[in-house]
Amino acid sequence: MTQAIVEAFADMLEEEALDLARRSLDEGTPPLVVLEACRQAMTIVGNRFEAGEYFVPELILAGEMLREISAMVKPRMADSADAGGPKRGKIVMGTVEGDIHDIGKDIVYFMLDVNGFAVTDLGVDVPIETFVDKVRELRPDVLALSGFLTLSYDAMKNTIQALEAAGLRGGVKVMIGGGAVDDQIRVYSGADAFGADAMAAVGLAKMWTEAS
Ligand code: B12
Repeated sequence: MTQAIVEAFADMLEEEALDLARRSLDEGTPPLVVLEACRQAMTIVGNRFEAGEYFVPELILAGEMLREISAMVKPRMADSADAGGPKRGKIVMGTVEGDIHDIGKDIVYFMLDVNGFAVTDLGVDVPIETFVDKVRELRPDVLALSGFLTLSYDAMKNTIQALEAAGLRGGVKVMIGGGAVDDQIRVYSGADAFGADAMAAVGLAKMWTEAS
């Protein structure tokens, strides 16, 4: 049934995709498997957008479907933040200045949240000063920066430099990700790590908070 979710989602059949997701969860399909189907569908949607088959309305609908299925999946994750257990650690995140892409960031947020982290999402196009102010105020263990544009690499670098200038860099681990971000961008920006997907983000956050 998960392949059917991928197809319905990618073909913009909203009701069918939501119904299939609900039924497969009810039948015991692991929540992460359903989420992985959404990720595969998002990749297809992205490719169709690039090929000129889909336009902005399809991307917006895809984002909505993802949010709705995430809302179904979340209560079924055993380690959910909704379970009210102690938090593993504090994370501040956002899409960097000049960039409004948030589908990937929202998946990362969701995965960190259901894995028990206290996550503060600052949204998109987050000014450098806002990141600095929030790190000063909340003293998170991790700052997670998302960006999908080439322009975002400088925004990431400038954000990290501003943390340094504010004397806050030593107290927070910084991870970056999104789109074409890779290890070269980690070196360029001065981040501690880059993660290719939401599971990598969870792995890094766990490693850093368990070590401290
Ligand atoms: C959807 C989309 C849009 C939507 C965004 C909707 C939204 N709410 O996010 C809309 C239509 C609004 C849009 C606008 C633009 N876009 Co756009 N967009 C895309 C598209 C098709 C998909 C991106 C996406 O959401 N993928 C789905 C997610 C799930 O992807 P993912 O990478 O697998 O996500 C994982 C990882 O990235 C990782 N991750 C993400 N964040 C983080 C953070 C951390 C810390 C970690 C560890 C991991 C991590 O985890 C995620 C989940 O596993 C891409 C092309 C593509 N195929 O990637 C172009 C693309 C990113 N866009 C592009 C461009 C140019 C633009 C515009 C400038 C277009 C324009 N001329 O107006 C504007 C940008 C405006 C702005 N200021 O930001 C270019 C960027 C090129 C570049 N190198 O700069 C791309 C690559 C398309 C292209 N080939 O030209 N876009």
